[in-house]
Amino acid sequence: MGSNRSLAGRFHQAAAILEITGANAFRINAVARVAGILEDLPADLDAESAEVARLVKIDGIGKSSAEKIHEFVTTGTIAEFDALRDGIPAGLIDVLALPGLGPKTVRALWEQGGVTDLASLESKIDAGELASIPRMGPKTLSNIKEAIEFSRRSAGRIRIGKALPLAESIVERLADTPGTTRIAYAGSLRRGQETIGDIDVLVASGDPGPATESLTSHPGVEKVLLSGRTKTSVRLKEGVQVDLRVVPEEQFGAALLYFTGSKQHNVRLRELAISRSMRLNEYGLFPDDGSPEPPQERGVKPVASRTEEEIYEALGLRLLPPELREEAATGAWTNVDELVTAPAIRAELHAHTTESDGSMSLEELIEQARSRGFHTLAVTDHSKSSVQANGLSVERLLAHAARVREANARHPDITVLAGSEVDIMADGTLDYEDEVLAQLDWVIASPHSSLRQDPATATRRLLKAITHPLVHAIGHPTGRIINGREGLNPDLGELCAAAREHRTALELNANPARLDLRDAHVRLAMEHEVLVTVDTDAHQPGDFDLLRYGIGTARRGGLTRSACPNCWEAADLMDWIGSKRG
Ligand code: DGT
Ligand code: CA
Ligand code: CA
Ligand code: ZN
Repeated sequence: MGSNRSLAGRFHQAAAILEITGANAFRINAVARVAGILEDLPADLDAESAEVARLVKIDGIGKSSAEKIHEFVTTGTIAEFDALRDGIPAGLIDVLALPGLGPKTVRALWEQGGVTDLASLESKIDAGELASIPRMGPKTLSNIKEAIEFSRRSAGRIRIGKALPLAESIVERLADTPGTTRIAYAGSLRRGQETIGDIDVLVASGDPGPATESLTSHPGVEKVLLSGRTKTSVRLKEGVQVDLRVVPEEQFGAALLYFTGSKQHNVRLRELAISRSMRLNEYGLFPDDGSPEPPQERGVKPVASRTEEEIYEALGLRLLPPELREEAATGAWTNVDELVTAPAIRAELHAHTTESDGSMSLEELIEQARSRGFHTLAVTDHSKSSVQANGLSVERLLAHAARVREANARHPDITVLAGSEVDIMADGTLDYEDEVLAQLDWVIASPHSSLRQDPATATRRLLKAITHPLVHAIGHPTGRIINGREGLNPDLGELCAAAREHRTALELNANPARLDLRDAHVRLAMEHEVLVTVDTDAHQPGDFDLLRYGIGTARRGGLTRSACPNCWEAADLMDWIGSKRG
């Protein structure tokens, strides 16, 4: 029943947004009624049962609703509802999702109280600014505050940087249980999404008992939510849910494919199976013998089910890396072999030392880069306006650069570049004079302050840095912090056009709190033939291990090794770097 429910959810949400924006009652009711009808349907809609001509025969579903349902089932979205959602502040959706808050209240909070998101709601309650709104008594307001706190603890998506280590520790523990022959995490985590709703773990075993028992007795488990024979759900103390499924080994590939998703990708694969007279589900890819009964329950032998590879192959496709299984893509990907990988990274071009706000001495930093086999390291401490980060005055910068060059001479096996992460000021000027920057080997320019600028100002600001002849790369271009701060919203297309022309790289900052550029931006950069550097922005020794998050995002964006200077041979890298120095 999964897809009907999410479809109904879209209609419910649309009805609520219509009410928030003050649409007429007739229209609101019509949309809400369709949501109710969808919830009551006996079976999930598929491409066939969601034909417009069939849907309009259902009482209460008109032509325009039928078209939306068809659109959702075939594409996974409803453009008109998306536009509706874009018409209100994005944060209001979170406010609406709070338990106990209906659209009428949200409308009053927005129109009369100026509330646009959870943060403004909370701060306005604290400041006593909402007490004058009708029906907002002290009890109601304190209930709302409680609901905000609850949603923050339990319902929020967590960053991949938190979810992946948790999943790995669970996988490691369960791998050791008797009977377990294969184990993997699946879902959004395997696809490398920047935030994770819940962690999906899949085990192949003839006996679900030991793996299940191992999970439910995990010391990090706060509550067992569901405990069935083959499916178990627990909530960890960190507030994350873990779903475990145990399947027979011969179905592992089909289950891994299904639970890796995305949903849209699964839909596309199922359609492809149908077009080849087969049926795909979480148990396998089966020949379509015309029977409506599930093939696995009738002992039908699958065409493929043991591995993902053989299922893709039987569908006439190459194995698609999980990072590319978003939307409906099925592998019109000619460059899969050329995608960046972690081992292909040969240089770290953004790293800090104790000279600004890092914890590593210059020697420690160099040792970290050498131990990873890098041929190049750029030392990029902060510039003078980053006062909170102990940014370097011109005098300190030049003395530091001299020490970096001495260190470079001491280490013939690695090239250590004297660089800077120079602040891009609000107006797009840089924090050091050109004459100072010209004395450095490598310059990253990054926005660190004034991150609430309007898009046009932000675009002008970043364009100025991109077109600056001494700048090699733009560090974390938007300055967003995942689950923390939206950051700048510049016109990426314009930035990419300029970046391509000036051969200035845009950075993909691998820190899981940033992942900036984000995946969609990387894809745009690839379309524009822009160079994208992937760097960890290391401040501590362990930060070099954050690279994998950047790699996940890079692959989701289709970044190839030839477009990523960190993957190049040393000589090619130095050619490009030198080209910015006349
Ligand atoms: P998340 O947990 O919100 O970060 O995102 P996912 O992608 O991990 O989603 P989740 O945990 O609800 O389900 C894991 C995978 O299982 C999902 O990516 C695809 C598959 N799946 C779950 N429900 C459905 C469904 O109703 N239809 C289809 N086609 N696939 C589903
Ligand atoms: Ca999940
Ligand atoms: Ca799940
Ligand atoms: Zn930095």
